[in-house]
Parts: sequence; C-alpha cells; structure tokens
Amino acid sequence: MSETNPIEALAALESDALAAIAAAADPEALERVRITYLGRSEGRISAILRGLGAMPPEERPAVGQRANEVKGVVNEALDARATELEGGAAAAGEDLTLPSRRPWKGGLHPITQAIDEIWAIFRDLGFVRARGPEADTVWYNFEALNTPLDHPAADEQDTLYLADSVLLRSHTSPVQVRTMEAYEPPIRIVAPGWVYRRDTYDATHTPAFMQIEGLVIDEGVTFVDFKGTLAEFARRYWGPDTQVRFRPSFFPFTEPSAEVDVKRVITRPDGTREETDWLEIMGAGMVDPNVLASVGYDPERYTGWAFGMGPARIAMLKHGVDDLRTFFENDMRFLGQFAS
Ligand code: 2U9
Repeated sequence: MSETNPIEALAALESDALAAIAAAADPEALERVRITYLGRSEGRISAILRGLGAMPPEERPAVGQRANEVKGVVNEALDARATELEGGAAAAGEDLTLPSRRPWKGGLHPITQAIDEIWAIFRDLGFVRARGPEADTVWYNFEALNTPLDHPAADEQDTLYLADSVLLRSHTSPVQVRTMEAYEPPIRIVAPGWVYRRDTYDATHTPAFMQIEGLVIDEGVTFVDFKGTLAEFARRYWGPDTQVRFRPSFFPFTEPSAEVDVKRVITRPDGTREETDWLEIMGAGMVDPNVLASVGYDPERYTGWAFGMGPARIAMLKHGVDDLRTFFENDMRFLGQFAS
C-alpha cells in the first residue's frame, strides 16, 4: 500500500475498521472504534476528508466520494454490531420482555390482622367494639378493678405516670369500666388498643403493646357461658379440632380466674396430622363482684365474665415467630411476608 495513494489508504482503513468493529466485545469497545475512525477531530476517515483541500484538484472528487462511501459502510457496520451486542446483554440475563417492577403494595401489619380476625369472631357472637383514652387515671386503671396501688398485682402492671394520678393505661380494662359506668347491662364488648408497661424490651416484652379484652355482663350469666363462649372462640380461631383447657389462675378483677390454653391439630403438607403442645392464648375469669359494685352495678343481680389477650402473642403462635421485636423493626423483608 502506497502512503501517497489516498484511495488505497481508504480501502485499508475500511477493512481495518470492519475488523475492529467485529472484534469489539461490548458497547464501550465499539464506541472506541467509532472514535478512532469517525471521531470529528482525531478520526482517521475524518482526517482524509480534512486533507482534501491539500490534494491536486483533479483527485479531490474521487477521493471525497470514496471517503464518504467508507464512512457509510463503517457507520452501518457500527449500527449492526451495536444491535448484536444489545442482544448479547439480553442473553446474559436481562430479559427485555419482562414487565416493569411491580409498585409497592400496602398490607395490614400482622398484629392488626390478628386483632381484626379476633374481633370478627366476637362480632359474629354478638359483641360490639369499645374504645377509650390511652392516658387514664389510677382509679380507672387500678382501683375500680379491685386493685389497690399497694396490691402486688399493681406492681406487675407498673406503668408510666404523666401526673400524680394520670398514667398510661397498663391494660384496656379502663375501657370496660367506663362502658359499665355509661351503660346498663346487658354488655357484650371487645376493647382492642395500645397499653403500656414498665417492661424491658426483649423477645417477649415491649413497653408498649396491643391488647384485646372482652367483657360480658347480664343477669343470669354463668361459668358455662364463660367456658362455652371462649371455647367456641378458640375453635373458630384455631380450627374445629382444637382442644381447650382452663387452668386456675389469679387476677384481682376476676374470681375465679383462669389461663386458657389450646392444643391445635396441624395438617402437614404431606397430609399427616400432628398435635401441638398446649399453648397459652389468654387470661380470663368471672368478673369479681367488687368490680361490679365499684361501677354501681348490683352484684346480686348481675354477673359476668371477661378475658384479655395479646394479639402479638397470638400472631407469634400463628406464624411461628419467636421474637416479638421483629414485629416492630419495620424490616420489609419480614413484614412483607404477611401482606395479602
Ligand atoms: C373488667 C373486668 C375484668 C380482663 C382480664 C386478663 C384476665 C388477662 C392478660 C392477657 C395477656 C393481659 O395482654 S396480656 O398481658 N389479661 O389475663 N384480663 S381477665 O378482666 C377484666 C377487665 C375489665 C371490668
């Protein structure tokens, strides 16, 4: 190849450029090839076109025409190779036919779901929902509930005081007391809401937690109503084969009192069935006559029963979660599993 023959130089450039384009392994390498041959200031084809003015006038048209041809061929080859390389990216795992990412979808927190499910069962059994203030007085939180402040049970429910006799409620029971003050029996209510205790944050305690409590008061309400209704609740929530056990316990506001346990039957994916251990799901009891008297009800005329449960504990048992704190850390990898 003679350096002085621009037509031959262009033919050599063309074949060099086509070889370099074929060898470019990714879009960045291809862009470097484009700049080498077609770049405005340094490109080798551009340099020949710029040199036209210095050539003998009779050679200019042929060289100019050939240079433009080579430019067109190289441009076409660059486009074709760019398309090939894009196809390579798709083959390497980017499926360009996939739909776009799905937008974030909201879902109810697992504790809210537990409250809703529990509430729905009691609603079907004839209960209504009641609510009241989270900041309440010593009277509504303790004294009206047969719990003088010097009673050991008051220590167990130590809470945060906002003023001398104003505190953050340690259970939702003040809602039931306020409802009894405002209405005459019959009463069938469920009271869900936040409650507060002087507890250390660990796998089974949080200083603020949800409770759902219930209260039934009427003439002629007996221990049979108490056991029968709570057993029915347990079977509706945990399944019809669920066994229910009432263990004697103590609460200042109920007498007698019980812890309620369930034993569930779980069906495994292979169809075999297995019984769980006994699981404690709530505390409950017949309302203490002193509580009825403190709100002005006649304990000789009215009787009733009550229960309290922690929906976070219910959600832990239901979903096999072993650390309460995971419900409150807002990790979407955890919470997202419960969005329906
Ligand atoms: C009135 C009369 C009686 C509510 C009751 C319990 C038993 C109980 C605990 C369960 C787990 C609290 O969430 S927890 O930590 N509650 O064991 N609660 S009876 O009894 C009442 C309430 C109001 C007027």
